[in-house]
Amino acid sequence: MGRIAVAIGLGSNLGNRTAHLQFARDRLAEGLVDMRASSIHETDPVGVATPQGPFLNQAVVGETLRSPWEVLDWLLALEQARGRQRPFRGAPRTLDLDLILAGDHVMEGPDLAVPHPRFRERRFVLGPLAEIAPEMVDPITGKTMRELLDALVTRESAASGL
Ligand code: PH2
Ligand code: MG
Ligand code: MG
Repeated sequence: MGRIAVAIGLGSNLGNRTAHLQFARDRLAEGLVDMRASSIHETDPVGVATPQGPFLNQAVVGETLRSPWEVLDWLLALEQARGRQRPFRGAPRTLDLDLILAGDHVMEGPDLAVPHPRFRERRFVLGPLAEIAPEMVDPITGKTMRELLDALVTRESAASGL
C-alpha cells in the first residue's frame, strides 16, 4: 500500500459557509501531502427535495498513505466537528465532505463507494476538480477530469437546447 491520490468534494449551505470550508481545508492540509484546493464556487442546490440556500463548493486533492476507509472515517469526523446533522437525505448541511476518487480504488459497498457514484453528472464537483487536477483519471471510465467536465458541459448544453 503506497501513497494514493485522493480527490475530496467540499460543500456547505448552512451557517457560516466560508468558515466551514476553511476549517475543512485547514484540517485536510494537516493530513494530506501536497494538498491543493480549488477556488470556491457558489452553486444552486441540485437534486434536493426541500427549498434551501445556495452552496459553496470546493475541491481538494492530495496524497495519503491512509486507506479509503480511513479517509472516509476522517471526513465523517470533520463533518461532525462542524455540527453536521442528518435529519433527512439531502438536508441543508454545515459541511459535506465526499470522497470522490481514491487512487485506482473501485469499490461499491453500503458504507463506501469510490469513485463517488454520481460525480460525473455533477458540475459542482467536476468544475472545481478539473481546475486543480485536470489530468486526474477516473478508474472506471478511464477519462480525465477535464474530459468528464467537457462531456458534461456538452450534454447540459444539448439538454437545454443551445
Ligand atoms: N450536494 C448534494 C446535493 N446537491 N447541490 C450543490 N449545488 N452542491 C452540493 O454540494 C450538493 C448539491 C448532496 O451532497
Ligand atoms: Mg455530497
Ligand atoms: Mg456526503
